[in-house]
Amino acid sequence: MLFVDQVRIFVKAGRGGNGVCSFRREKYVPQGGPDGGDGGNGGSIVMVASRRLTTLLDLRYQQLYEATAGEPGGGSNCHGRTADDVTITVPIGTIVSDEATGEILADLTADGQSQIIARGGRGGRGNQHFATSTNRVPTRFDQGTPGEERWLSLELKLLADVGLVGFPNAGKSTLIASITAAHPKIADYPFTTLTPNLGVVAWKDDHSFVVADIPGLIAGAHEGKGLGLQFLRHIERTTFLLHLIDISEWTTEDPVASLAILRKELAAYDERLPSKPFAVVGTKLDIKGNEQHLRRLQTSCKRRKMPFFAISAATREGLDALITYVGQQVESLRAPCATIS
Ligand SMILES: Nc1nc2c(ncn2[C@@H]2O[C@H](COP(=O)(O)OP(=O)(O)OP(=O)(O)O)[C@@H](O)[C@H]2O)c(=O)[nH]1
Ligand SMILES: [Mg+2]
Repeated sequence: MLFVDQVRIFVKAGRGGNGVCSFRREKYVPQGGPDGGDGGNGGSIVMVASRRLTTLLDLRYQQLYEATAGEPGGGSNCHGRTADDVTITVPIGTIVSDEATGEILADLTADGQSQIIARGGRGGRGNQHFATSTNRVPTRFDQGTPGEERWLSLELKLLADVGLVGFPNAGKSTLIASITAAHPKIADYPFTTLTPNLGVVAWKDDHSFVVADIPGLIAGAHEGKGLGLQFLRHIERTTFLLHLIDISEWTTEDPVASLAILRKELAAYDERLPSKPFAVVGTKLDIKGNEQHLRRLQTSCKRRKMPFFAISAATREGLDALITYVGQQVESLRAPCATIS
């Protein structure tokens, strides 16, 4: 399925119904008073987050959302019908902003969370409200007010605790597949992963954290090379990063240089990203002939006081230590009330 994480849509809430001017007319009741009813309120546009959705794909196909107008009031003090709201369902992690002003209107982070993003107009008052002791035959009534309308820009940012960042083929998807129930595509060619995957790691009793596997980064990503930096938005909200570096003989890259390139690309995307807490993970430890790569990376990390782990997702070597470390880091970084179960 196509993964869409950015769309723009137009929303138009309904207009309020007009109030009316009417007078009571009944046999044997001369000079009946004003009885013009109020107009109903226009429908609003409401956005609601649902965990059943994982992409903004549906909204790409429907760009216009319009709620109906409230009905006008009637005679005999009849109130016009209030129009129904229109609900737009989006995945959890969707941020809605006003395209013209850039103002963030909603940041939907929980299942079922909802917010009105375009308010329907108010119904106008009928002439029944305008009778006074000196004016018993008011002809004044209010028009309904217009509903809000605007272009919105929607952006999906996955909500994960830990982001896996590495070159293509570093073993990111293999890691997420071996520590969570996620089933990403794994293959020995670059850019196997084209869209982000999420997985939940249960690590201690009922403690867990969410990991995001994103497409690989390459040198020059900030100039649009490879899949570019477009998927890095999904790690903006993570609290912890893991840099996966292939230390097997399969790679011709120098692991220390690879790490430097990764860090540089992160900084080029957003200067705040490199200040996130992180650990370096050497992958594919089971493949022979990797001692030199391993030692180089290990020494370099030690010197620069970067936490370092060596793992094999194939034999599960080093995975428990890595998971426990990351779990503890996430727990200590997380706000006390924001536990994910
Ligand atoms: N022997 C061995 N092979 C591994 C290990 N981890 C990953 N691989 C292999 O390395 C190749 C790339 O793995 P992926 O998990 O698809 O790499 P990726 O980082 O997700 O790559 P992209 O999605 O292209 O960015 C696959 O052929 C995996 O089987 C490991 O621990 N041991
Ligand atoms: Mg992958």
